[in-house]
Amino acid sequence: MEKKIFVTQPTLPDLEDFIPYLEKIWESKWLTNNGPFHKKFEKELAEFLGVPYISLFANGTLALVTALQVLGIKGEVITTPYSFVATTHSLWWNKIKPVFVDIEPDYCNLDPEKIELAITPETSAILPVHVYGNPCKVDRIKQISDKHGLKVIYDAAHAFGVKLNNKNICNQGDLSILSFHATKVFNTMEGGAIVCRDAEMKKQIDYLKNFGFADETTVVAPGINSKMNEMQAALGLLQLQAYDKNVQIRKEIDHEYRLNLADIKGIYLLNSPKETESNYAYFPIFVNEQEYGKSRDQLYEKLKKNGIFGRRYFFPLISEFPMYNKLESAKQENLKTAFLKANQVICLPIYPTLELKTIKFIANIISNPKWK
Ligand code: T4K
Repeated sequence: MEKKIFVTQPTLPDLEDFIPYLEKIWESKWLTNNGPFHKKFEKELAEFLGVPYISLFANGTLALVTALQVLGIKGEVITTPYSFVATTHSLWWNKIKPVFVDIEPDYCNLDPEKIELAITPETSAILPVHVYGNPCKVDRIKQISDKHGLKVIYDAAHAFGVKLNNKNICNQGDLSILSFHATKVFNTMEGGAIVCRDAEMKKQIDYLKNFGFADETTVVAPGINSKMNEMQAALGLLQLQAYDKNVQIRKEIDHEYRLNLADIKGIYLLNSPKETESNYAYFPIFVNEQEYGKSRDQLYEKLKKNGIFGRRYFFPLISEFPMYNKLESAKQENLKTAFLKANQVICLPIYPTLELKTIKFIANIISNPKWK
């Protein structure tokens, strides 16, 4: 490849379409703090996703940190090691102890059958992740959380627009968080949100993201500043218009990869659970070294030499990082599936402007592992 191909490339509207939005911001001098674009985006986004209430955030990480605070989560939280590090860091920032539980092999999400074993008197919540946008086993997680009186916060950073049984996945759990980072299916450059079920909860979340201010002179909690600004919100409004088309193109790319990578010995693809309407956010492949004849890292390097910069999401596991690896739950024998997947995965490039010839070029490298 002459030019480098990265795991993703942000989708942006035509610059000329964004200029009128910028002109309005410049005219009004209203830049942040729940301005007109913020209000409009929040309303349109809730409608678009089919969720009751949304609070916009500067990014997904601050949304996670705030979600834990608004529910008053303390003690221990059960979570997955197979995610981006922000998931567990949000616990750290709240002085909560993460308890890592293994993932299931089909979709790489937290394995509900292992959750109950990890519950202690200190456990207050479960923090699962819809990894790669694939829905967790939400019914089973609800059964367990109801039985033990635990809160559930879904990290839905990868799952913008994903539906399960025709319902947006963010309707599950007590709260869900989204990320609109540049690398996500839907981006506002940086950005995020908390989805919640009732107006009172939204009010509390909105206080927390604005220093705890309830009005000009009343501070009800030690909140933080994690507000989305007007430029991000304006971009979000414009991005919503293109979302369906972009997902359709991603679907075609996903299909093309599947055609070209079918039946390669030792290369495994990820499917979605039944009844899922996917957003085709990622295209992970899993390399079985014995069957394939080359290791995951050999393939990863080979792709790089050819200008294809896939990513090993999520390697290393969060539980391997120094601030977490001394925890009892971080031991490899507890997390066998997560370790296996983390050592096999490569996420291949997927984004709407990825060309068909590039997909074929990538598939060609993968299907001929005879290189030295
Ligand atoms: N929970 C989960 C499960 C998450 O995956 C994430 C974030 C969060 C929570 C936290 O949400 P945020 O606070 O980020 O809203 C990226 C993203 O930075 C991160 O948002 C994302 N997950 C994670 C999975 O991926 P990196 O370190 O891999 O990004 P980076 O900069 O290496 O970008 C990857 C490739 O994308 C680059 O090689 C080129 C391309 N790229 C990237 C950027 C930023 C562009 O073409 N343009 C760009 O502006 O973490």
